[in-house]
Amino acid sequence: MASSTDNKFSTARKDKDFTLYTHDNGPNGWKISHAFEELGLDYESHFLNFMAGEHKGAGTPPQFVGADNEEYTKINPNGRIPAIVDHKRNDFVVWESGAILLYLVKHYDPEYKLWSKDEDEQSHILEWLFFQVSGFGPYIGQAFWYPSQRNSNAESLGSLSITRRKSPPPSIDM
Ligand SMILES: N[C@@H](CCC(=O)N[C@@H](CS)C(=O)NCC(=O)O)C(=O)O
Repeated sequence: MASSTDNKFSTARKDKDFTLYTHDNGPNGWKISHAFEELGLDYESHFLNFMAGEHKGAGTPPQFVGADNEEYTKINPNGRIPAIVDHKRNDFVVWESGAILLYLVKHYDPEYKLWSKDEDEQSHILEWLFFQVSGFGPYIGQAFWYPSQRNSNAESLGSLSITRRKSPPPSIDM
């Protein structure tokens, strides 16, 4: 019989020091894997199946077939990856990639591999972090998401799914 620790959504300690909830394509999860690797931390990844709606709770958009996973939305109420569980600190849960990165450097970067002692340099690190999480990341996400929705005036261009108009733009008389 399966125990609660066999359940991938149980935050109880498993074999590793950290659990990472992630996705095989979602870049926000890979940011956290990179940080774990750079800091030499011991973690286990659970790759969620977005198409099965494993990451969404009730009220999810209908394209996520069968979605009603309150187990994951108890971990991340925003129903997205990444989220981590820190089993070394009483199964403490953190979600949002920027918050996770700051949490990891605060507790697990004594050699300042990703963070800095210098306060001016800390500001520069935060500039790039905020730029990535508030601007670059969401725009790239939208460039994938909107073309993936049905749009009769859009066609997919290669793996990036960038769309272009099927008809030329109207000419403007000057
Ligand atoms: N602001 C969030 C964004 C997280 C995010 O958009 N994750 C994507 C994968 S990279 C996701 O879970 N997408 C599924 C969905 O939105 O339903 C963060 O930085 O953690």
